[in-house]
Amino acid sequence: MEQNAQLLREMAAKAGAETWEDRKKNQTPQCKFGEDGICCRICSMGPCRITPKASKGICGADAHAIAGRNYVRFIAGGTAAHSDHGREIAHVLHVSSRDGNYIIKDEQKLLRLAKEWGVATEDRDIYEVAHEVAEIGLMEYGKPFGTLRYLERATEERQKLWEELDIAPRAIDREIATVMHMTHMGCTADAEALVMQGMRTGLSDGWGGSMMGTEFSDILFGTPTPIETEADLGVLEKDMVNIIIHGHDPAMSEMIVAASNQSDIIDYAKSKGARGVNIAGLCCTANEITMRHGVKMAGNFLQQEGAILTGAVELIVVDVQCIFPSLGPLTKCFHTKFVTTSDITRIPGSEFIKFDPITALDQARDIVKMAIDNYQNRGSNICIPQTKQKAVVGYSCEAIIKRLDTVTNSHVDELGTYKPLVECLESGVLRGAVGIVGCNNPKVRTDYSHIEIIKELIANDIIVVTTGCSAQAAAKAGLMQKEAKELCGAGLKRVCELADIPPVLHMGSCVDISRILMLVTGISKAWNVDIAKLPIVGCAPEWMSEKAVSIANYVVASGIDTYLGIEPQVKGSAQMMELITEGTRKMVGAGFIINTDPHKLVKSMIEGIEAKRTALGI
Ligand code: SF4
Ligand code: MSK
Repeated sequence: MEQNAQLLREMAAKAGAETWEDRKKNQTPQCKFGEDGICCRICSMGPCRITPKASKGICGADAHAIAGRNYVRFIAGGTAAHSDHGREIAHVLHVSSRDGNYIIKDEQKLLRLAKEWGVATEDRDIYEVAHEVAEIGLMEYGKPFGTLRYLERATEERQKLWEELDIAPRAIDREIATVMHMTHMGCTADAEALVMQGMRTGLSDGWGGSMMGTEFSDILFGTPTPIETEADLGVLEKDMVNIIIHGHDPAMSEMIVAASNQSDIIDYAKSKGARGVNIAGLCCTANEITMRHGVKMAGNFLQQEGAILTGAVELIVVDVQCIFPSLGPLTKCFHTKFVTTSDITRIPGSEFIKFDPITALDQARDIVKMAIDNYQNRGSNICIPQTKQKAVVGYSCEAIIKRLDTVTNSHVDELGTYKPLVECLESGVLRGAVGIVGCNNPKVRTDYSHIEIIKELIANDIIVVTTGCSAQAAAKAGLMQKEAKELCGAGLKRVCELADIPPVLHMGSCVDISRILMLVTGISKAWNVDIAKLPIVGCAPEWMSEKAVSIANYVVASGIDTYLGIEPQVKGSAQMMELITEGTRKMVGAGFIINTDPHKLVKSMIEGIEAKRTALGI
């Protein structure tokens, strides 16, 4: 890893390119007021900062109000991003058609959702059903009355608790607007009220927009099943046209993959002297596409510049979120073309081709051809690190429970049952389960915390499910190979052998944390134990984005303790620190446990899981 980073640093120096490592140095030391969350820029009487001499802003807002408002605005940003992703996919579903670019790949999932939402299905064309389901989904963003439909999937205890606490989310956009209104100058200054609204907003992401993103993507592009792939920069090919897909929304990249497999496109690439077209992904677009097609993963968040620095990428095409603006100037140092496709992510130095779901395949063909035409412009100085690892990915909820059913040979119905998983946990064959998610962050050594924590967990018979950039860190470290069972304790090793799974299961992209919610909910219902009491926790060791804070809030509000390796920016308020670690525990039975040392963090995680087992008497 470090060797590759050094090679790429040398490439950057030769090309005169700047990287995030250079900019990180220039940003050090970072602003303490920002880090502690006690700088307020909400009105133009400010900015106001809390200091030993000034305990209040000009309006009288104290550190708790300021840190709380900043924190909840972070959540609103994350919820907006995830949920808008879900909305975009709903629009694609709404224009799906039998002879169009987007067809229905998982009819059964669509029919189940139609039934759940009271949409008539008998004697109706499947596309008519799809359009009605999509419209109902879109209404979830702005409906004037009631709470979100997906909440009814939660356990009865959780639904009741959310009602009692008045944090059951209403329309998704309304929760985001409520945050912006509450935090406007002269509105809420009470930290606890802000934390409560933070949970409600987060819930509208996890049990709203993200869940819709996952479900509608499965309906359109297929529900993932286990599939083999490879991960790390070594997946780039020296003698092929390399195209990187990056971002989160799979709609355009599905078409890029389809276009790259068309025979005339392959012939065109060969006519230009290449062996073919190689698609590789970054961040969550990679996760979406690898889960359904086995497309290789070039890497995660902090590898996006590294991919370009290889000098071997003809074109990078991006959709939304987690895309460095630095890709504009960086691609100019090489022959790489940079294409943006969404109004949401406009970046100087890129060529903008606005995604259109009706003509997306033609657009994708044009983009792939642009990359092929650019192959001849590749310089002689290329450096593709030779590191890559095999991985098995594609563990949707459905795939996991079907596989685990085989462990106890219990009856397998059409969708499988959670019983075997419960039995493994109850008997102690598996001590617990952890969902490890989230980003990379230059504040810590890239991927180190993800990998160290995962290794320690599986050695202690704790099964790991992952999404996002954490999943890619695990894949690059070889932890998603079935052979990784050798790193496990005896119980988990046995489960891996019987179910023929790796000990670390790739569940998808950031929005797919909604899959983890459904998995834990299924276990809770089958076991008849509230989620907060289960030996199951969440962890985001290297998180960085607003989306991560939104996720952490819906995970906690759903009753799952969440272990963070990066401190939330509220340290300047003792009340906020207390609220997010202990306060929420009194309300929803879970909270944050924060430690920047990954070894101490995983130790406390294992202790937390064992304490829950003891409390359950198992
Ligand atoms: Fe300062 Fe209050 Fe305005 Fe914030 S809202 S900038 S604390 S005066
Ligand atoms: S891509 S949000 S860096 S996980 Fe989902 Fe990775 Fe974090 Fe983006």
